Amino acid sequence: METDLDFIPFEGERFLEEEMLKKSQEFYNWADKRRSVRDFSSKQVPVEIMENLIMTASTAPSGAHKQPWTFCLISNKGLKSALRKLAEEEEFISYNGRMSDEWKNDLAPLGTNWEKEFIDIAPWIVVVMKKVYDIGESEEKQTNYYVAESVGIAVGMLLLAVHNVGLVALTHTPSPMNFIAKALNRPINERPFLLIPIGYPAENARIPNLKRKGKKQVIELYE
Ligand code: IYR
Repeated sequence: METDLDFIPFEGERFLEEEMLKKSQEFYNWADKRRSVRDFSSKQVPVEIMENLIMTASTAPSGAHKQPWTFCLISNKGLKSALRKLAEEEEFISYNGRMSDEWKNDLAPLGTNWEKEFIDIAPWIVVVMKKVYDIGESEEKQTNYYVAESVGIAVGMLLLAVHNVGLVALTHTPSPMNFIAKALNRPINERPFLLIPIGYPAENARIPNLKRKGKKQVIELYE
């Protein structure tokens, strides 16, 4: 059937099954080394590297290819401390009342608390904004689809891109996050999704000794 769709040939890579097995195992082993880190070094990371990491995230699939995200890339020290102060104000209230005992017990092994020193220390803070709708040229609202799914996938890709260059990240969720949109002066169609410090790990960085679920716990096979 004739169509006027602007399609181009797909140029994918092909591997022998043997190689696929080896590559998939090696990639998994490498991905399994990624860890959320809370102890950052203040060592600087060039902005060009950060831009590449973010552009990798922005290759993520998205509802109707709307790419409903903005990545605010922040190294400005004044802005970082302002964000830290605001995040800590909310987190203090959360840890001292808003969070249930069950929640605090679940978090106990991670050693988190209301203090968010890493926002000052990490050289970069990426604030991921989700665009709940787009704003057209004549200010009209344009629908975005599966926004949370799309932005979540993009963040997953960002985290692997960070891991790929030997840097570390933390997916931080200060809650509620409304203060971020205000502090960054974001447009009304954007909502904060995650605040992600990115940088080198501190020399003495320590992480909780967590174990990941195995195959049997995460895969239900229907053959
Ligand atoms: N937002 C808080 C609490 C917190 C919640 C979950 I769920 C975590 O996995 C980790 C922390 C904080 O960032 O400390």
